[in-house]
Amino acid sequence: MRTVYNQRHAAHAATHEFFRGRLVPAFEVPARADYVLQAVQAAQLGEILSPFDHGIAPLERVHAPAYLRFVQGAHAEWRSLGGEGDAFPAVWPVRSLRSDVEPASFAARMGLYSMDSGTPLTAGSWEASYWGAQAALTGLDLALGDEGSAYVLTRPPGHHAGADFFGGYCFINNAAVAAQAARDRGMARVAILDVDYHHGNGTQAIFYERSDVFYASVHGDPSTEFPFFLGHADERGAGAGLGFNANYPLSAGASNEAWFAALEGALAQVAGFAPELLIVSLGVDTYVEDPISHFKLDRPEFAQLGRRIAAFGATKTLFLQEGGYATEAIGHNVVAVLRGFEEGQG
Ligand code: Q9C
Ligand code: ZN
Repeated sequence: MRTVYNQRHAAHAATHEFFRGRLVPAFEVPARADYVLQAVQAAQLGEILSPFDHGIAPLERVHAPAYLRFVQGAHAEWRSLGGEGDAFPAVWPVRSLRSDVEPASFAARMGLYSMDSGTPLTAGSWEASYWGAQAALTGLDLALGDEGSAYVLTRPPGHHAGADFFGGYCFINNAAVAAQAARDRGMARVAILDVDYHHGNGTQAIFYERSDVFYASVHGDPSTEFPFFLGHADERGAGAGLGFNANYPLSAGASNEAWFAALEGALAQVAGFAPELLIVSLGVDTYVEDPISHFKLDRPEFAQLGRRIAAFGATKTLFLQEGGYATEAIGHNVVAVLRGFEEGQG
């Protein structure tokens, strides 16, 4: 399988993030992708390609143009106001406050366009995220070609980013950008299977009222796990999208048996949808030793996941890197999934 590697990922390099009211060392760091690249190379998984620039239009098909402009200029604005280092939001327009009027204040716009204080906005967040989306679009080009599959190695991740907000370490929703681009290229039905430990609230919200993109996720129960405010089992879509969203929340600490049973449930629903393209939001923070997550998958289970996705038998499959914070293990876990997928394809 070929890999599209976003070499600009390291432009986004936060040193610290907010956690329990303090700055702690960042979990989402450039070394994550460096280790995955090493593992992909060592495993001789296949050719490693650079992203091709598809421009900003495919990003604007998913994200509000005003949001994209904000992220693009935010760090320069922060610096011009005397801000040093990374920018963090400190105020949000919750419920009875208005979010339909864009404030002039930079601090207010940081809150308007974000969901948490755990996502440092750095000098290179836009550059890394823009090229991550380009890598996803290039991966889509490959997956739609003869090979039928591709892996996109990028960071920061994407699935928490909504149409007009960043959060959960994410700025641009790569899976949503790729899914929308596939629709725009004539694929009738696209499914997104999200196996990251965290619910992909951004991806779900973007397609919640649509019947052309099915979102299915297995994740930590939001009543105790990030993103907390979305990802419950009763969220099945709305309007035309009713029945095209499927959540499988599991308790923190859930067994591998429970995890694979939930995966079967999700895949059965995706199978009923008969997608022309399957996009896998591949977070490996389900790993037993992940520092911020609480599932128990290990190397054999990651291989099993890859084989199971192969057995699903989608005509086209695109793997996109999401979370995974046990830095030195991420690459081995990703390679286990991708190798399992290739084995399963025979
Ligand atoms: N200090 C993804 O995996 N909060 N995002 C963590 C630990 C946010 C994870 C708190 C976790 C977001 C893509
Ligand atoms: Zn995650």
